Amino acid sequence: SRLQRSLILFLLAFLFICGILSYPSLTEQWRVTVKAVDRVEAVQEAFRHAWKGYKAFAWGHDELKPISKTHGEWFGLGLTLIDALDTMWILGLKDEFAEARKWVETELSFSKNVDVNLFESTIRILGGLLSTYHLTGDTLFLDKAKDIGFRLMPAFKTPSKIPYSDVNIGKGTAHPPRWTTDSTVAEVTSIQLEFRELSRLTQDPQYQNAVEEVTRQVHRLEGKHDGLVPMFINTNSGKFTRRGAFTLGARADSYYEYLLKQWLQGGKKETELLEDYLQAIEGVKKNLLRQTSPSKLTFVGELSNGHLNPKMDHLVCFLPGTLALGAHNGLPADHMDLALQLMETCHQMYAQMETGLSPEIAHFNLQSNNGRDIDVKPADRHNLLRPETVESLFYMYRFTKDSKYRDWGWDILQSFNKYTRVPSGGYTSISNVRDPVYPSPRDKMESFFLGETLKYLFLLFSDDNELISLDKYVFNTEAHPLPIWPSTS
Ligand code: DMJ
Repeated sequence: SRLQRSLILFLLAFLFICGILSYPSLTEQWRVTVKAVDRVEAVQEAFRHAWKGYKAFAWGHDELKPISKTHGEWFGLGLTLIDALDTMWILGLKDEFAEARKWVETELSFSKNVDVNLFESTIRILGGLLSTYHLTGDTLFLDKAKDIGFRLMPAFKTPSKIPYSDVNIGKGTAHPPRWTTDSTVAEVTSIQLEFRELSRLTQDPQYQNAVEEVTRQVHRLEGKHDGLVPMFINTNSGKFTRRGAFTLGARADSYYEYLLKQWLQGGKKETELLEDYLQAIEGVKKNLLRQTSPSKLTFVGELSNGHLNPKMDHLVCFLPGTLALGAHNGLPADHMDLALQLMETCHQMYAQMETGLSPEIAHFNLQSNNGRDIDVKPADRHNLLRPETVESLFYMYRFTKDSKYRDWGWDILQSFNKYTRVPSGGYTSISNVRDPVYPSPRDKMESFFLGETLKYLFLLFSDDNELISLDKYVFNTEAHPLPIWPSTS
């Protein structure tokens, strides 16, 4: 009847309105649930999920290809497994660690006819083994570190003593890339923490001597611009080449990081390192810093023959953390001011994307119009699961205890889970951070996701300040903690 129909309609309308009214409380409830989740456990869970994929489809190989359920090889040395060793130890994943240790003991051999990149194998393999040795006291890792360290030494046999980029660890020969005799400046200046530590542990000075010769030469080299270094250095002449381009991003980034960290590693005695670092930060302030329109986000641009290009690699997001570490160690307070500003910008590089994940490169708006602060070119829209922003969030939280840094890191972890997690195990790089419907998975889990990204997230959320105290350890550029030398060393 008409009356019955009206009653049903009334009832439906009533239920609909009740649904709308209860929505905010549902949202609220959801928020409370998320807050209650133990963030530290969420990182352990993410690690286990990544490890599950690696174990199932890539065990003992360099990288997991989680979509095609297979592996990729770079050096053929179990790169992900070695990079992840100290992360497992720090996260307290004892069973996973034990399995990986067994592989290192029984399967890992460096006596192989393979070309490896000196920098990448130093920061990931040598750094990973040294740090795992320090955390565990297990000499298996020290023995392996000595083996790979010794096998990398032929790289330094060049006319200038500036090392070649590639070494054959089986044959003991080294060479530059096929197309040039140049090496990358960041690469030759970001192997020092590891080789210096190897010398200290072995009492064999050859490692330290080789890398400090590079530091000495770069220190006095012509072609810097207010302490900023070009991106290439020639292995024959020992001079900077392709001068005129200055960036804190790819090919130069960790040069700056290692100036500060070597100074810390050595107990703040090597004043030339400190001088170069301080000069470089002044150079950044004078030449590369700009603010966006309309929101006045501070960023570090790139200089190309005197012209400022308003773009910044995600790689540059290591800088807030490094600046904060310097300020914590007595360097000027305005370094911390800059760190706070750059941290906000790196956060915005995630928050303003539709997936909540940063692109590889951001372009910034300098025009005083009402455009967006951040623009991303189609070719730069990928995210490789890189660590630099969560690395800096970790430093910023340790030094300020401002909980917003934890919240920002939590948002990033959730975005990784939402857009890069592969159900059968593992996480994947994606090609388009602007497309939440189909972010275009790339089918690759980089070893630094386990070596760095998840480790820094765990340390960010952990309340244990003594877990890798920043007054006792320096992290190498692949997040492997190495001890600050005791003053008697
Ligand atoms: C890592 O291998 C290191 O952090 C390096 O310093 C830069 N590139 C990757 C991570 O982005």
